[in-house]
Amino acid sequence: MWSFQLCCHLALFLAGIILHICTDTVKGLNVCVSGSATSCEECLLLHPSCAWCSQENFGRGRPFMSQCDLSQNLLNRGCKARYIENPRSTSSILKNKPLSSKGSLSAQYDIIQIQPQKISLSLRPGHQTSFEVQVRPVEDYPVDLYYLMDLSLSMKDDLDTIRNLGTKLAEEMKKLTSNFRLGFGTFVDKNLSPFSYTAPKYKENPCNGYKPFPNCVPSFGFRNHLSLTDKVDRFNEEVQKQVVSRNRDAPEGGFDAILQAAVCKERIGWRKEAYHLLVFATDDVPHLALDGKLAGLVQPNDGQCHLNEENEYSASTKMDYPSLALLGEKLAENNIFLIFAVTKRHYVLYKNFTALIPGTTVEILDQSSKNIIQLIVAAYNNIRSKVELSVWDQPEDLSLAFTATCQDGKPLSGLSKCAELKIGDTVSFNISAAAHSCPSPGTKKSFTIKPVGFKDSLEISVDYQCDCNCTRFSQANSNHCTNAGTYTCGTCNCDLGYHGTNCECSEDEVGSLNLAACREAKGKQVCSGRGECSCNYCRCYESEFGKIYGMYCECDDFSCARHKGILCSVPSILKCVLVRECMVQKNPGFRDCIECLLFNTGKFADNHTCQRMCKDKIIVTETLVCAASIDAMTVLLAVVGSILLVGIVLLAMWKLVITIHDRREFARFQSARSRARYEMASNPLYKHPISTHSVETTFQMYSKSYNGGVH
Ligand SMILES: *[C@@H]1O[C@H](CO)[C@@H](O)[C@H](O)[C@H]1NC(C)=O
Ligand SMILES: *[C@@H]1O[C@H](CO)[C@@H](O)[C@H](O)[C@H]1NC(C)=O
Ligand SMILES: *[C@@H]1O[C@H](CO)[C@@H](O)[C@H](O)[C@H]1NC(C)=O
Ligand SMILES: *[C@@H]1O[C@H](CO)[C@@H](O)[C@H](O)[C@H]1NC(C)=O
Ligand SMILES: [Ca+2]
Repeated sequence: MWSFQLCCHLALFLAGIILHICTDTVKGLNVCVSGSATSCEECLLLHPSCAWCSQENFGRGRPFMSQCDLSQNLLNRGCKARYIENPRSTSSILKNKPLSSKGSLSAQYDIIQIQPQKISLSLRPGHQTSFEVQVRPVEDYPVDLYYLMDLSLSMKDDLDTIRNLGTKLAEEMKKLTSNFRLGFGTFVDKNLSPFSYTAPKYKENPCNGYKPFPNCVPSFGFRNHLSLTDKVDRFNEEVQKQVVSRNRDAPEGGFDAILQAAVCKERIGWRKEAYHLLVFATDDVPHLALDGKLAGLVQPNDGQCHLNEENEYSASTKMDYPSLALLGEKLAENNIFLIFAVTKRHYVLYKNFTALIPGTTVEILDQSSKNIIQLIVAAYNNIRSKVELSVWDQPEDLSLAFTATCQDGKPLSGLSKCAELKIGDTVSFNISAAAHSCPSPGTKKSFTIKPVGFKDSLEISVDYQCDCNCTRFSQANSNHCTNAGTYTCGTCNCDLGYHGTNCECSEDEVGSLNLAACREAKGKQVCSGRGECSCNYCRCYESEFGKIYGMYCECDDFSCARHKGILCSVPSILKCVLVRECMVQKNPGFRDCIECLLFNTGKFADNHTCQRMCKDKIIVTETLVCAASIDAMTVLLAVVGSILLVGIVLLAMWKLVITIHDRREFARFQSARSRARYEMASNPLYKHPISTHSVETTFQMYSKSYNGGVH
């Protein structure tokens, strides 16, 4: 009977612990409170949902109550709404001109393809805001097309094919735009060994002695023959004049030429209000950055325009080839769509380049450029049917998420582009922005969002909501802070040498002595490491698990489990709670002290005199004997006893089972043995030593045939 009762207690005890854990995790405090922020700014940084109450005296009682909490909790705890600091991220539109629908017909400089044009974001770190951007590629937008051609020897037949390209291309492009300009440039390679022939006999004519084609021009980096013009016949004239060149290695210096064509915007004549198409026709692979080292060119490409009076790339033999990254950057900066028109053999390589350089496409060029017009028209249509947003100068601590809504009206999250558009379709992008950190106060940043290849862009300026409004009303030497500190956002920042909630203690008075007043004993942590020593008493922190209290924050209501108010744990933790029960019963005169000291309730707590009134009395409480409650030893013995008992019962059961099992086994063994004895006579392993075989004696001697076969 005794053990049965203990068992029940034990079960209840365990259930209690489990219940305790469950309810506590549900009730757990939020990140704002447990973050123990000491200023409004710190609080705002903890989490976007945290708010700060700057109301005077809010949360300055005992125990320590956080001024940083979810704004709903602050309201519930009595903070007035106007004292709650909780900035939100916002976006506001500063410039919002409507989209244009037609390009060439409207006034030249007012074509708008993105809306809005200017936005300002005000971001609270961690809290995101969103804005919408609409893009509509206008109909009949002007087009600038620059034809950049490889003039190495293998392109001789191509040169013949494009002699009348200008006229034909203009005819085709007229169907697409009423405003078309064409330009023309060529390239070979750097005129340096080992890329080109530099021996004296090749100086004037690198084809010297080359039977199939004995006359050609020396190689060169890049030449601009015809800046962009609407007089397309001039294109034909320039092409007629060209003579191919010859150089030594297979890769050509085309990327030098692309870079120059992109960055020399005045010389090439790119218009601001036009699509910029750069057609790059070649039949070989390009040289890339660092190849120049073969010829001793150690200076990296500077990405600047170096066209001289003769319209020739003058730094060709001074600088290395450009890198893909530089090329991509310069093309994007100048809104240039690059179209690689390359032979089938090198299609894959250039296809790979398009993945690395945004805004480029690749098309297969016939052996002698016969399909060049279809190719250009196809590439142009391909470009026109796409809208892709690119972000420029994105601040590092800012993250952007895009959701595209293309022509079918379905939002596609994570996508910043739309394809297969028809002219005049409008697409919209929902962009959410969130900051991750607070830069130094007053920092403003800005960045740009731009559809690839468009001159239109959206400018976005960003400022940060990291400050609290209440900080502006800080008072130095405030009388809220005993004239010894700055009163800011409802708290006191004490001057050097002062502390306490209201800076009411000065260093001289306090010294090490008063810190000692916050220690339970010498060598122990101040306020048991669970509170802060303010003047000469502990303000205990709030904990996620429950209440921390006591003179030195040494007590709590979660370190031990209870059943019906009876503690079930080791004596040192029993102390606090047992004391409460006993004191109230036996010594009602101390009730107020007990209430205020341990639980911060009652009248002394209300007028903050607890510390003074009850200073000596707590010592008495610790020596009191608790007769009413169960002795800790009994609980311990009960627990140990029941554990032992359960162990013994289990052991006994085990023993019983084993014994029964053994008996059965033994019986089986016995019966098997007796059976074995009985069957010994026919042991299957036993073989009688004598065996008898009978031989057929009447075999026929002559039935054996001659060749040994048996019939
Ligand atoms: C801070 O003050 C500004 C103007 O003084 C006001 O617009 C803004 O709403 C205030 N912010 C908060 C969080 O109270
Ligand atoms: C953008 O998308 C978010 C959800 O991802 C939505 O809350 C917000 O209202 C949208 N903004 C606009 C301007 O459509
Ligand atoms: C192109 O890229 C693919 C995949 O990355 C690679 O397997 C292939 O070798 C590349 N081709 C060339 C010619 O670089
Ligand atoms: C605080 O309140 C208690 C009980 O009402 C009273 O006895 C005590 O004098 C008060 N102390 C002060 C400083 O007002
Ligand atoms: Ca070459």
